Amino acid sequence: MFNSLKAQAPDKILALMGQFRADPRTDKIDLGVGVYKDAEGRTPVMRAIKSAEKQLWETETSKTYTALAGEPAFHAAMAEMVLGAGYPADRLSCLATVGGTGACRQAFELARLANPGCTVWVSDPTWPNHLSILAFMKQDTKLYRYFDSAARAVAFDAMMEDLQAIKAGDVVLLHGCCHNPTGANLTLEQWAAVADLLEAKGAVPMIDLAYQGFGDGLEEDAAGTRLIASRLPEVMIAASCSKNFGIYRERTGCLLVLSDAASKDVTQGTLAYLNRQNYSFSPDHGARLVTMVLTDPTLRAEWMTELEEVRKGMLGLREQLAAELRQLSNSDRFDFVARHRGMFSRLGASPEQVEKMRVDNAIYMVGDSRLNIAGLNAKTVPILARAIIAAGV
Ligand code: PLP
Ligand code: TYF
Repeated sequence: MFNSLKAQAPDKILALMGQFRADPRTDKIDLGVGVYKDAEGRTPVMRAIKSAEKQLWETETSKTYTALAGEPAFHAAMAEMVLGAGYPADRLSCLATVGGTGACRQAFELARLANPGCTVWVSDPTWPNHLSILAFMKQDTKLYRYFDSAARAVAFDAMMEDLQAIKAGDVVLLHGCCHNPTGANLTLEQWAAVADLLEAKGAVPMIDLAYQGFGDGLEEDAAGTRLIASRLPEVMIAASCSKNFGIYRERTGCLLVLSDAASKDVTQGTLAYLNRQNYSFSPDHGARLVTMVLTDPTLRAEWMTELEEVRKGMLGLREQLAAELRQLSNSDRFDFVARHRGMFSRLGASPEQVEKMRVDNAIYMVGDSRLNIAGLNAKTVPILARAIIAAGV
């Protein structure tokens, strides 16, 4: 039967990782996959995570199964990080998931169970895996305009115009912060306008929060999510711990669902059911480390310090790249690089220009000209800036 299988198109971002590895040039620069790298190009295990792992090794006495939906302590720690200390526990259901991707998948599954006829609305562009999973699920999906490619900024009027067509019970997927792939984000006023619209239409927001702490700060990056959560009766939040705790391969994430209090028990039960149908228990190791880091004041302080170093490092690189491009182009047309937040910016280069930078300069960025700021350092910023100008961007 397997000879009936058709080859699947590879994930373009993951395929680029392989292409980069195979390039023999020693001065190559990887601005592809969304993984944080320090100035030496390393993706370190964060100091607080190392300490927590040591403590865990010393104190853990069993690796028997945990709860199907994950540990309540992990739920509480994640709810507080994402929603703030005063989160409405009586309306909140939580599920430990296999990374942020697993949280997105389970959110789509939950929406489909609750409202089989719903449409999921996603930003154009969005993280390709959103579209890939939705297509695999045969989920009715529509795009809303999001990015003004000339201004490299949010096309807010177009977004709101497209979202006028949403129906009650539709799901609207929003990036909580650090939009992937564009780097362009909603202001708090714009979040409020989106909340008004979703409220008026009776649609359900689904917020993908994969980079909390990578934009303007841990609290600041949750502001849009918290505003939505305070305004809407039903909200889904897919939170990833891969980036902000640097535990990519541990596969740690959490789906938070706000419902009315009367539906909470059934919602919570349905979440556990979704884990059981797919893989029973989610990985526990990363979730346990995250719980320890968030709840132990010493570990938390250590983590916050490192997370701020990471965030400020990326902001510094943005400033440097924007300044370099201002000088080389004798214009302010690249200042958006400093205005964007998170790991990514969409440069606005054509596929041919992206290819030229790869061939001529061994600079690897995603084909839509998304670049990972963390792939740069003080020495490579001028090299990239010159390549961008030479490619005619
Ligand atoms: N959502 C977005 C927008 C992402 O960029 C990512 C990528 O890392 C994820 C979700 C999921 O991350 P993970 O499954 O590695 O936690
Ligand atoms: O967008 C990125 O680069 C990250 C990493 O299937 C990633 O989110 C990319 C593709 C994928 C899973 C993770």
